[in-house]
Amino acid sequence: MIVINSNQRRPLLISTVFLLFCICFFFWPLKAPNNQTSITTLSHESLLNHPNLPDPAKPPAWQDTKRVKAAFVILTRNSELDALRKTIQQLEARFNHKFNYPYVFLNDVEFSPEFKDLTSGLTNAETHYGIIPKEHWSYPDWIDVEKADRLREKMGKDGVIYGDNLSYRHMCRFESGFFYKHPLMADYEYYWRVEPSVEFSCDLDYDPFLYMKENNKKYGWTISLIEFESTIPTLWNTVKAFIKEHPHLIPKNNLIDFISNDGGRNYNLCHFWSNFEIADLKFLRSPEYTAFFDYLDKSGGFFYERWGDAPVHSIAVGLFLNKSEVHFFNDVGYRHDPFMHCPVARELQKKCHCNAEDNFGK
Ligand SMILES: Nc1nc2c(ncn2[C@@H]2O[C@H](COP(=O)(O)OP(=O)(O)OP(=O)(O)O)[C@@H](O)[C@H]2O)c(=O)[nH]1
Ligand SMILES: *[C@@H]1O[C@H](CO)[C@@H](O)[C@H](O)[C@H]1NC(C)=O
Ligand SMILES: *[C@@H]1O[C@H](CO)[C@@H](O)[C@H](O)[C@H]1NC(C)=O
Ligand SMILES: [Mg+2]
Repeated sequence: MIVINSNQRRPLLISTVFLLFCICFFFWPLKAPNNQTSITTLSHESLLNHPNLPDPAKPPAWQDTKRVKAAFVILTRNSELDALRKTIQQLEARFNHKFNYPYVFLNDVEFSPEFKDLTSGLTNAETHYGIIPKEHWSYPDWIDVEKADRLREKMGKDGVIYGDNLSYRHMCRFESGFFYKHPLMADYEYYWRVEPSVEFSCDLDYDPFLYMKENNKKYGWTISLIEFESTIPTLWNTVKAFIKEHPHLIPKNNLIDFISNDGGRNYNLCHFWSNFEIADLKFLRSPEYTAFFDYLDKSGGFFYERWGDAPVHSIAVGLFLNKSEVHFFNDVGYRHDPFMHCPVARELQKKCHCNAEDNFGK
């Protein structure tokens, strides 16, 4: 999870763009070094038989009543109601009024009656409101709380982004290892993560959940970035220790080249921006992801450092999935400040109001 303070947005934008040019080669297939060819095609797609360019002679996809067991999942606070209404109304207009997938709202405190009223009113789909169990939003007993307080204060003083923020840490840990364990998520097979304030700018005329299921996709993304190293000083060493102890959990044909430029010695900081994700819950509920998250959690890095759910999910994708299981949702016009993904191909542009020139990482 990357974070931006409003007063830091400019320098962040500049440094991120610079670093992205340096490190996340896979956006530029032509310039990618040879050892990265296995992932350069991660963001490649053909417009031939593109799911968002269906045959006009056929009935629209939403008229097919087949639906996947899937939901939007939204961790949010009562105070973000207005920002979220704007987001939901766009999501409904661009996609969901046609498909009617349910919403699951999660919060560490009770949702207010006003929140429930003004969100459920925006959709014909089912809406579910859940409170997060205490043990998913608090210190586990192996954490030395004094040490956590001390290190948090120091990270704040050192200017690490959200360095001194405790609730942010609970949020990152929850998104890394718990949201999919919430009872309201139990019946679903796929999820689409949404946050207040994000914007959707392209009509999506097919069912991305069905697409994921029928094409054996486990993880879908729209924007990838590089992480602030100061938030994860020991993450990669912890990942390497995990690999050493659990070699049988790591498939040979994985995407390690997406997350490492030297065969796994170092993390290249690349990650999918996890404020948008469409993914298979079986992936997060798998024995290997469970072992991975538990191992990271036991090490204390969510509290002693400030590990984001974006690098955690992305490293898991790199370790456990192969190229064909990861999908680039190029057709989802998406903005989470300060970055936007906008499809540049003219045929896809026709369904959007975003400006292709503002696409991040074209
Ligand atoms: N209920 C609840 N939700 C939270 C809390 N902190 C963050 N969230 C939610 O967690 C998600 C991520 O938090 P954000 O503040 O957007 O973090 P971010 O995307 O890294 O940072 P921004 O660039 O500021 O958006 C959002 O959906 C928030 O609404 C919290 O303390 N309680
Ligand atoms: C902590 O982070 C959240 C975002 O998750 C932000 O809304 C809040 O203002 C931050 N709190 C402090 C004290 O910085
Ligand atoms: C990726 O893994 C799946 C199993 O989930 C397998 O069916 C598929 O053949 C693999 N694809 C490649 C390109 O290795
Ligand atoms: Mg956000």
